[in-house]
Amino acid sequence: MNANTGATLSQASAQQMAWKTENVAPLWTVLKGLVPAEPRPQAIAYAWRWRKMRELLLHAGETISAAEAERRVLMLNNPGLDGKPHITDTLYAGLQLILPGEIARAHRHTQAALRFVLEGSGAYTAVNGVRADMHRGDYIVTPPWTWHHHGHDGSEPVMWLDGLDLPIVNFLRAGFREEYESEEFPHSCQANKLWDKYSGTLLPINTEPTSLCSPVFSYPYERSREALERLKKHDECDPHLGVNVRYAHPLTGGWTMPTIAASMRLIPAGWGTRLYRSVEGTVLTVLEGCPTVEIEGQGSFELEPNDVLAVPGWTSWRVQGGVGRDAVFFAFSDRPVFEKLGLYREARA
Ligand code: GTQ
Repeated sequence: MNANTGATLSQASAQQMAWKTENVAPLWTVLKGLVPAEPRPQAIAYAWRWRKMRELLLHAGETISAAEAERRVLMLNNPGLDGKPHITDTLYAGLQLILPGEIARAHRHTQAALRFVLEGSGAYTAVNGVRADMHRGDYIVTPPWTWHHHGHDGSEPVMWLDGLDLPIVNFLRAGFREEYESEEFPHSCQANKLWDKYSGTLLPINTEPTSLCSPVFSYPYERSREALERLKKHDECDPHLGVNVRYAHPLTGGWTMPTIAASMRLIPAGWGTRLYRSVEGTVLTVLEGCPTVEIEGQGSFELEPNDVLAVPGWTSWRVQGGVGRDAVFFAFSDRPVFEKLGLYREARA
């Protein structure tokens, strides 16, 4: 007899069997886990080192062609997530390689994608035929359901970081994909034409946004870098975020994609941010300098250019800017999803 409930053991197990048969379960045994006091990300903080990643990518380039692979990508799988191809609890990232003369054929899907170029030049991504030439540090947007292919007219391997909202779209069972009828979608214009048209604070009159994604598909590195330098000059250095610019949809002022936020940060040499956390999961990669990222409870990561770091949500972190040289890094996160659902929260120490 159980003193608390008055039930015998056999009554309790009969009850459990009935629950199982009828597909019900007692909330009271799991309530605190189901409705936690605060988020408990399953992803862990983890760094993928460029030195090793570059070697593995170039080796993949010898063993499979872009034509065979469709996309020659090494996915960055967070070690906390039991082999799932997610870099954080809600985002996907991969490193993609394209070799001179190759084409990664045109397709489209409802998942949104970004490219952040890490090494090489001469390659391009085409979005509905609008061609964005790739240079290190460029941020390129591939909106959902747009035809896109990658190509390469140059002479050296080109590698970039892919970021997709694949875990979110697949969780929502909203994933659709289609192959284009030929390898390439017909070329229409260069992406810098869209930059010229939409990038400034002086916009063509009567231009309404026609998409949740930015009409500017490619944000060249020189422009983001200049913006950081301008803000630094004007002391726009947030104690928790450093000098931080976000890539914006020029017609709405919002993020460049409905699910993914992208930004670039500068941490002055010899300076460090204070501890900060928010519910978003963040992926970052280093452009310049060698910042150290300290993640509360999970250690310190001394990063080098092109290393990729995953920072899970609701985990406090701070960045130290290295010696003698400002550190610059690119970051993306799932922040717009939280904002749209009224769930965004942050805490500053
Ligand atoms: O380049 O279209 O890393 O469709 C994963 C899925 C890249 C792409 C990825 C994709 C792509």
